Amino acid sequence: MTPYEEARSQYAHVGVDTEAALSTLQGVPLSIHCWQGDDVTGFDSKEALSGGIQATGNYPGRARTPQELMADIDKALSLIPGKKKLNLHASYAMFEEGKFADRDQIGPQHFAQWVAFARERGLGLDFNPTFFSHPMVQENLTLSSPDETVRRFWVEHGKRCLEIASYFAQETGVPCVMNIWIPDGYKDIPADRLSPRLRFRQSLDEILAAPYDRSHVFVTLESKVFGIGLESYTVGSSEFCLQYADQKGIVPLMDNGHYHPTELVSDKISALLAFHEKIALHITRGVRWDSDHVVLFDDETREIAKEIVRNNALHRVFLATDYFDAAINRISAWVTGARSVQKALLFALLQPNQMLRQLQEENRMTELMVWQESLKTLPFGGVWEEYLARQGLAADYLSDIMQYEQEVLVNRR
Ligand code: RNT
Ligand code: ZN
Repeated sequence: MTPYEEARSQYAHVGVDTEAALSTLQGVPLSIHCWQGDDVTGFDSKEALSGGIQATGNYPGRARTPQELMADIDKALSLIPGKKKLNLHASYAMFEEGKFADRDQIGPQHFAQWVAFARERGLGLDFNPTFFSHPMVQENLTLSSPDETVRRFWVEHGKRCLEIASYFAQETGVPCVMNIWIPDGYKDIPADRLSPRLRFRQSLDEILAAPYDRSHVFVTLESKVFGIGLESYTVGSSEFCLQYADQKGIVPLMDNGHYHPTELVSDKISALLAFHEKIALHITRGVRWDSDHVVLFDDETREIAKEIVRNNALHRVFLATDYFDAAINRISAWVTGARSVQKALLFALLQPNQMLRQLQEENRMTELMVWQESLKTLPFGGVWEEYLARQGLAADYLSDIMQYEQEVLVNRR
């Protein structure tokens, strides 16, 4: 028996069909963030990364041009199994020589090369307006700024991005998720917490006033608890964003780095599924703060996956990775994080979920605990490797990445 056959029979023993799990996983799209490749730098500004987020480390090989970033994305995608989308930020606009357009001026033409890239590879595209790393972020404020010039600039940016998102959906034939996240907040105690939130609300209303096709563009709103240098107050808090998304019928987005360290997004998913047809996730790993470490196959990632799978919500949750580690090989960061999400989904698909639910309903909690523990050590690796093998991939991707590092990345000095 091969390791997979052995695993298949052990899982069958607990009533789990590994073939069904493998084929379901194959169809789950994962949106891969482009910004791991260049430490969230983008191509449109010389500004340092701002907005209270930080990429730390200086491992050699950061992509410095669109060509380098595209080559690196290709390398990463070649090692990530399953169905993928590419998640872009507005700051990755590409300009012809001498034809720079500021964020309130960008349009579909500045993303034509990304669309060509996606189409050649059969990828869907997701999008994010970039409300950071720009001189018009003034006093750490964008859409909530009391300065009407600043606020208008960013509203215009949002509108332009909605147009670009529609263009992505149209050109790729795949719906586009457009996520709004603003860094706005205060380092120290504000005197007025309401006015900025009312202005943010007004700005969002203005951005979303233009008609767009809601079956092709899904606008999501991402909340946050705090940013570096913005510790005392965050305009787009969890409550604000959930209320807004609910009232306007847009999609709430939870980033699991955006809560207090003892709060768990795995516990919040069902609460949102009870009220929203669609929800969205940024999957990351916060270490002590929203540090955006590479996602691992850890307890919380598995628990998040279980919440999606066992509630039959794979088609209701937009899954995206969001982290940036500049201290290790960036291709490896991409592949390790994406594979971890997929592993977690496979692990969730390999649970006898109906049987476990039944134990809970019958209040057989002793048995539930023992079952959940013993399921952890079933031969999961055999099924995962089979998933990879069927797509021509090996479990070991390190040698491949190290070769790319030697041949390509080390030359970027
Ligand atoms: C920041 C948010 C946001 C960004 C990206 C680059 O805390 O998580 O999603 O990481 O937009
Ligand atoms: Zn995020």
